[in-house]
Amino acid sequence: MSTSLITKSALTAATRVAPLAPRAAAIAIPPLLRRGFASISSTPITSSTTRSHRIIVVGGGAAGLSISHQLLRSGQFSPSEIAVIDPATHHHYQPGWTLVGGGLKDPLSLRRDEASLINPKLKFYNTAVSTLSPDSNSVTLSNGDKLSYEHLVVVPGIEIVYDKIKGLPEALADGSSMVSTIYGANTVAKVFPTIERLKRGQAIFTQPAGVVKCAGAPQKVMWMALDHWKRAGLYNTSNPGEGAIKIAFATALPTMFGVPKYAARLEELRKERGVEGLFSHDLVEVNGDKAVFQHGEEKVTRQFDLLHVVPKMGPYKFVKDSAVADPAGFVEVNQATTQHVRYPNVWSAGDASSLPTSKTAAAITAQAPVLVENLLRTLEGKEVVGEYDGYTSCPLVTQYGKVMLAEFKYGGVPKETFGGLPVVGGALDQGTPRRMFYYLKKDFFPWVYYQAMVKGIWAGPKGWKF
Ligand code: UQ1
Repeated sequence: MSTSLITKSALTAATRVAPLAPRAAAIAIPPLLRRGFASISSTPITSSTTRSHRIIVVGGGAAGLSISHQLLRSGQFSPSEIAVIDPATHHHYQPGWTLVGGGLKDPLSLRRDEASLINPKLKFYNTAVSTLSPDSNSVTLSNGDKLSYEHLVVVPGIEIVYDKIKGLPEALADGSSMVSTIYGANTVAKVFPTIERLKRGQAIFTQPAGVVKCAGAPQKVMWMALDHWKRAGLYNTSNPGEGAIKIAFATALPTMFGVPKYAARLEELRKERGVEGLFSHDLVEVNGDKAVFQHGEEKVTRQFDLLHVVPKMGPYKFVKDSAVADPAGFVEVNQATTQHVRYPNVWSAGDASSLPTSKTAAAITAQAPVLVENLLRTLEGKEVVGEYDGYTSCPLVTQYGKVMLAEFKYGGVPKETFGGLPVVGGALDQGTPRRMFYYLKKDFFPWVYYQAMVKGIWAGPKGWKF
């Protein structure tokens, strides 16, 4: 999939991100057979090796890097006792991709070489995982090598599955089409040029059914596009019927957002700004300039001149197929402790986990310290004590220069870091979009992410962690 997008795409800033697991399983020779061959043959053949590490961290994304570096900083591990496995060449600050879609950032400024982010005291396997075997405390790499562990941290993230929407891979790869998505390293650079190119007609922004990373991002890019068209004199907020461009938000959800407090504010904004709401509309097909939605039992077809799509996403196959997965394919952990419900030496956080909260880097700032504390306590034979309350955040860009900093915990209950602070005219309410939050989102978070979070010294709202 990603390969076809690269080769066919006319995008200039296309980058390669290796999927964490191979799409088709590598042909693996069973280890026993391999040993048999080696013992009867005089010709040396490549044999698999088994190495062991005290801790194996599967995934070198926001969660994998935060957790492995926090563990390392505990001072309790010798070099190479902790291993990180990830096949990616590049690491992307994905929360910045909404800003790329709004024309505010260059995707290359958000990218680093994966290897450059990994402390040399960690053993880095720059390869994919093919199998997790928690019953034998081992992991098999795509080259057949086996690694054994005392504790396993499963944090590979989730995968974008472009072809779950019919016609989408082709439409994205076609450089002349007005179909794009901020959700991929290879596609994000196409988004703003399509927004700039649209001079009239119907723009549709979609949000799918099912789990996605950062459920607010689908509308952030829409709010910036609206602002762009308004400034260009192409969108009339007070009388949208008179503007050259019409905007619709087509979401599979019944509301603008999953948290009632912020959903109500966003619904007000939608109405004020004359954006058509197509609720419970799940995009299933892109065909030329037609978007087909599943709406209850019916299919609804809408013409578009610009389509911003959020693809479907799901767990990687090696996670879904393993004994650590729940029926939906996520790593089944206790929602307060991040410890696996069946394997006490298996842990998870971030997008791949079953933690019932919104999948964001902000969530990981709160999950990682809990996981690390509980894992270290378990190594010492102590009870787990750390508790994660579901904290996550969605800095919702509602226009250029303003962000509504939605922060909440399990149950959709707001948990605002700055809420209630005294401000002119009363107490600060994070349901109101503010300029200060825009600069946090645009400048501070990307900076603190690479300077501190991936190094294991940032705990989000709890501040620095030394
Ligand atoms: C955060 O720490 C962070 O990561 C660096 C974000 O970017 C992905 C965020 O969006 C948020 C909200 C936080 C949380 C930190 C504070 C100070 C609210």
